[in-house]
Parts: sequence; structure tokens; C-alpha cells
Amino acid sequence: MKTLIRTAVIVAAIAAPFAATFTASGAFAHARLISAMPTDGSTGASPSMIMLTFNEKLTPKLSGFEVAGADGKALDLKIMTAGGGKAMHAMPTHKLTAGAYKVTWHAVSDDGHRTEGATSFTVK
Ligand SMILES: [Cu+2]
Repeated sequence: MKTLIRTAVIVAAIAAPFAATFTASGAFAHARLISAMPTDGSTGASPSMIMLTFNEKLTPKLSGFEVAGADGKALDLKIMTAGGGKAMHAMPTHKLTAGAYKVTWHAVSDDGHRTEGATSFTVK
């Protein structure tokens, strides 16, 4: 019994680094947000464009984002792809009123994996 437990501990110790490596490479294959405009957490003037750039090409039909103000209402935006398919952006049709905004995005990469997240910015 003692030997069995010790073996299990050794197997777990050997397997753990492999599991970590596997997870890391798997995550790398998904669309990962590499930059946001406005920058996450920034404060500034009303942006003329909201753009999210990813590490790999997105499937436009399955990717998008929503921008909502403090009242939770989403802005009416037309989202277009940019950056050779690795970015999506939208141009607000009017100046955004002062306050906090949340950008909620979802992205599907070529391999069909979906990732999602959110960034925020404040308009002075
Ligand atoms: Cu993937």
C-alpha cells in the first residue's frame, strides 16, 4: 500500500509538467487579445475608433464585440475586420458621452476555438 501511494505521487509529479506544457500550447493556438484601443483601463477623449487586435486570424462571422456605457446599453456599432483579419474595429457614429465604457469581445480563431474577454476605458 505504501509503495502504491509513493508510485502515485511520483507519477503525478512527472505528469504535472507535461500537463502544464500541453495546456500552454493549447491556449497559444486560440485567438488571444494582444492590444486594445483605447487601452484597457485608460482615460481619454471620445475615441474615433475602437479596435481589438489578436495574435491570429479571426473568423469574422463568429467574432465580435459590444461596447456598453455605464447604463449597460450597447452602442450601435458596425464591426469590421482589419489588420489582415487579426483585428476587428468599429467607429462610433457620434462622440461618446463622458463616463465608463466596457468592451466585451468574443473571438473564434481558424481552429474553431472561442475565446472571450473584456476591456474597459473611460471618456473624460
Ligand atoms: Cu485554439
